[in-house]
Amino acid sequence: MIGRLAFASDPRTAAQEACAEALGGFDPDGTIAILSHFDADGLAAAAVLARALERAGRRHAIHLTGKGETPWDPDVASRLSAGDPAGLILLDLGTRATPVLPGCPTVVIDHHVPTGEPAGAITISGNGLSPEPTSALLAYWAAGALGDVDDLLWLAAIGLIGDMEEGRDFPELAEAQARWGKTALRDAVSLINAPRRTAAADAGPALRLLLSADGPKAITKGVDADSEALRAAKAEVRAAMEAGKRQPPVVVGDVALITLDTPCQIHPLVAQQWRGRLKDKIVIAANHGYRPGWVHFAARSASGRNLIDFLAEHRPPDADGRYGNGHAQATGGALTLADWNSFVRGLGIPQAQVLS
Ligand SMILES: [Mn+2]
Repeated sequence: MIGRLAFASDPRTAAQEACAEALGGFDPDGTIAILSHFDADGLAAAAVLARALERAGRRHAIHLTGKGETPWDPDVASRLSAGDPAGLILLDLGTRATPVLPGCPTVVIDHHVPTGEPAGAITISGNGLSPEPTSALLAYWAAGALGDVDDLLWLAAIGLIGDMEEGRDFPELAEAQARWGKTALRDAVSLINAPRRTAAADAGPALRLLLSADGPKAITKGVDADSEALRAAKAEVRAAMEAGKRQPPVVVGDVALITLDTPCQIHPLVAQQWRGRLKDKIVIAANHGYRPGWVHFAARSASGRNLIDFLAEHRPPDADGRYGNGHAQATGGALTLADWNSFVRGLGIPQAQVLS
């Protein structure tokens, strides 16, 4: 287990103390770089911390990982370094031993299964806690180190609902639903998650709304350009899903494989849909149209099988850090065509090989 929350008697206080300690190690006059995942949980986590830093008079710049990117890619490191950050906050991006910006004081806020302890960083991980807080709720707890963030509680709820696991019955969620409306929060999450699934994958409009809105209704009822962009994105993704839903699975042994060819990131949604219908199978939805030269895939199972272990057993020799991270019941990865083809041959599904 990584970080101190799992051992703390009160994870809320522990997260706040860890954040205070991390911020104390950043030059107060420097710019803090925030790098977050572009799903609702990551974006909401970034918005909570950015808004709390803003109020506390601390300079910050938000960066997002783009389509197919991980924080450990050289391109991401150079974008971050260009701003000469005094500190780095990593949100909802996984927890690995490798530093993202070596030498830069770093705090990791995350809830995925860690693959290592980042040396020299302060890690605020929800992994191992029950129920498991998502990154936005952890960020909300951590942001308490900067002042009163009570009015930003709805952003924590956006992240909790966005990651949509059962049993996340936090008092914060119930309170946010009572104050801002259950339906408004759910509808806002669906809109916020849409742009990153489109072919362009630009989460900018979603982030801007989370940085400025006073609640979910400002997003669901918004008539500004950013709100309209979210609705257009939702329509684009819905059309891609209509086609994706019609793809039949190929079932071989324990595995049900659905192959997709779309620039939209719908493979996790398709896998999630089939998971409920093929309860004893490992469902893999694979998309070779998402990014040229790569197959991106999502793996889900309702069988209780540990999918991170399953993927580790079938790991192609050249797979990198994009493969097999996440959660035991919700994982996936990205493989080059050659690695994908070796992966499906190993599963006994050679007909799923993708020719370049
Ligand atoms: Mn998350």
